[in-house]
Amino acid sequence: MKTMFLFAEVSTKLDPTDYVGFTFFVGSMAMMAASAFFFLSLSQFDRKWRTSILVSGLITFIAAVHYFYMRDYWFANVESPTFFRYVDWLLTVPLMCVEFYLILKVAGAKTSLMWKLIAASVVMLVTGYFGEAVYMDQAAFWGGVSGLAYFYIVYEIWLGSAKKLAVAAGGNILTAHKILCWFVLVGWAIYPLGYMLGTDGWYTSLIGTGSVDVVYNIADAINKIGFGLVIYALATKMQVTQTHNA
Ligand SMILES: *C/C=C(C)/C=C/C=C(C)/C=C/C1=C(C)CCCC1(C)C
Repeated sequence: MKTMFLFAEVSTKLDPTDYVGFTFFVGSMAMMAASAFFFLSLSQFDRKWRTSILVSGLITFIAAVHYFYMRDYWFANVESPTFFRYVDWLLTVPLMCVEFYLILKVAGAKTSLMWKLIAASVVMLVTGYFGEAVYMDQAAFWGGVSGLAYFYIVYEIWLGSAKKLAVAAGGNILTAHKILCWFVLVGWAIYPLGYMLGTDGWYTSLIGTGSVDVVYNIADAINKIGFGLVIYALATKMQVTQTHNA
């Protein structure tokens, strides 16, 4: 009886025109499904690639759990779950940096590359959080600092030492590295766009508040699941080449 009552209570809060809530709901299911896919595929890969696939699964799984929280938060408060959003990113974006390192390890990537990327991503996210949730009247300043850290990551993978390692590795790894670079340049660029749309007084009069979450939710689905699938495709290809060469 208690459960039925709870269901009734929750469902009265589901508004059919709540598109933001809808994207939170679909987002949580997509992240969950992607995690199941990555985790269940683990056994088909040899040890060398298993870590990369495991990390892909962890990224979508951590996101799935945060989406459950964010979805509830949105339905209860009709307000952006900025805190959960940034905790999610703070855990998953560094893991994406780990993925770059993992696939370049064959070419001799050092952990220092991984830590450089992780440090830049933490600066990017912490300063972004300041601008979005703490010092909202200085959104331009903190957004700018965050943007610099973002461009550093873009530089490092497109032109810096990560690029050199990818070229040295060549073949499928170079191809996968290039696709991941495009994810960071184009897919990640959606986030600062969302940030600008969400900052009070910039464009909120045009599109209203809350739409920032639609932008972030779509970007998360593209970046987290897409990124993982690129790694999955790479691992599959590498395994096929290995079997052929054996
Ligand atoms: C899975 C989550 C991902 C890939 C999140 C990525 C987030 C960003 C690239 C955020 C970048 C930002 C800026 C470059 C400036 C404005 C503030 C941020 C944090 C939205």
